[in-house]
Amino acid sequence: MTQPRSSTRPLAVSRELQRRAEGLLPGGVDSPVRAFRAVGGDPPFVVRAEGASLWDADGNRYIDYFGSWGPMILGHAEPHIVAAVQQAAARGTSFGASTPEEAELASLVQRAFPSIEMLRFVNSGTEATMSAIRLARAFTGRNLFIKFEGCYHGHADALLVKAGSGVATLGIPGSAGVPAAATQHTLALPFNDIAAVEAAFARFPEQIACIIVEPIVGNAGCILPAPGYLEALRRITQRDGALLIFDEVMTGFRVALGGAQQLYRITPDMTCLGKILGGGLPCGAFGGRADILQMLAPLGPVYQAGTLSGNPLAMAAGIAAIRQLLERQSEIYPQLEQVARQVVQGVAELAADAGIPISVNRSGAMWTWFFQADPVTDFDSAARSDTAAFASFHRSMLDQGVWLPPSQFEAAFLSTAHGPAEVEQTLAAAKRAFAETARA
Ligand code: KE4
Repeated sequence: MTQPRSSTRPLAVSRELQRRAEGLLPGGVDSPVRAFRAVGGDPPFVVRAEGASLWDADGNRYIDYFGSWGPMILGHAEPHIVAAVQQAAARGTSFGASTPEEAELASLVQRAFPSIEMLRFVNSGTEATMSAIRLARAFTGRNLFIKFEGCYHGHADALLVKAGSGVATLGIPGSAGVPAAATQHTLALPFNDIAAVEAAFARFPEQIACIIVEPIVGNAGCILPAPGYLEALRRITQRDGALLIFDEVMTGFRVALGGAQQLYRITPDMTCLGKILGGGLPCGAFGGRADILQMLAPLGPVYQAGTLSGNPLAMAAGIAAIRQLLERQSEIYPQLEQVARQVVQGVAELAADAGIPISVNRSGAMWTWFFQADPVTDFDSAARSDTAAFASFHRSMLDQGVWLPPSQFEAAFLSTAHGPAEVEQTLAAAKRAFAETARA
C-alpha cells in the first residue's frame, strides 16, 4: 500500500465537533470562509495555538499561514499580550465607561499612522468601514461612493454589491437580503483602472462622497496597486472634493508599521483599521482628519455607537501588540520580509520545477500564490486562477501539517514566530504536494 498522503491523524474528533456545530451554527461556522467550501474537505477544529502553530482536536499540529486572517503578526499566545489580557480581565471585563487605555492605544496608533489625527474604536472592520462611509457622506453632503471589485470591506449592506456593476450602473446587490435601495449609491469599479475612476467622476461630478479602497488588496487574493494608481486616486478625489478612505484593516501594521499609506507615501483623509490593532481580540477603528471625525456624536450630527467599543480587554491586547510593533519595528519588519521571501519564493520555485504555473503577489508578510501563469492585477485576472489546482494544493499541504488560507482568493500571512523550521517544513511539504499534482 502506498504511503498515506496524510501525515496528520484522521480528523475523527473534528468531524464529531463539526456535526455538533452544524446543528447549531449555519454551516457549523461563525464566518463562511472557515467552512472550507472553496477547498473541500472538513475543517480541523482548533483547540490551541502558540507561536506559528495550531493544534486541532485530534492532536494534529499545523504551521499557521492564515493567522486568524491577519491579526496574529506576533504569533499565537504571545506572552506580553496574554499577560496584558489576563491582568485586564482581573480588573473587570467591560465597563461601558471611559478608560485610560482607549486614549493610550489611540496615541500608539497615531505614532504609526500620522494621518490619523483622531479616531474612534469599534469592534470589527465592518463597523469601521461602514462608519467611515457614513462620516464621508455627512462631511461632503453627498451619497454616492466608489469601491473596487475584489475589495472586501466587511458586510454592511451598501458594500455588498455584485462585481462588474461598472461605472454607468449603480450597485447591484451582491447578497440576498440586501435591497437594491441599499446599493443604489455604490459604484463598483475595476481595481487598478484609473480611466474607470475618471469616468465615474465625469459621470457624477461633485456627487461622490468618497472612494474606499484596500490600498493593497487582500480579499481577491493579494493584488498590488499599479505604479501611480494610489497617487491618482488621491489626486482625483482631491480635485473633486471627495474623500479618500484607505481600508487598512488587513494592511495596517502588516505590510509596514504604518500600513500601505507608509509604503506608498499617500495621505488618505480617513483610515480604517482592525485585525492586528486588537492583538487578536475584537477591535476595529476608523480615524483621520480631525475636522471630519469631529462630526461624530456627541460632538456632531453623525451617530455611531457601540456597547463594547474600546473594551478594556481589546485595548489591553492592542496596546501590548502595537507597543511591541513600535518598539521592535527595526527588527520585526525586516525579519518578516526575509522569512516571507524564503517561503513565498521557495514555493514558487518548487512549483516551477514541477511545471505548475504559479503567479505570486506579495507585500511583506502578506501574499497569494495564484495558480495561473499570468500576472494578477485585478479581480478579473485573479478569477482566471485554477481554483481546483489551488484546492488540491491546499488539501495536500493541510495533510502535511501546513494550513494555508482555504481559498484561492484570500491572502496568506506569517508571523514573527515563523522561522527556519517552519520554512523547511513548508518547502518540503510543497515539494511533495507538487509531485503529487504532477503525478495526478
Ligand atoms: P471584520 O468585520 O471581519 O472584522 O473586517 C472586515 C474587513 C474589512 N476590511 C478588510 C480589508 C478586510 O480584510 C476585512 C475582513 N477580512 C476577512 C478576510 N478576507 C475576514 C475573514 C472572514 O471574513 O472570516
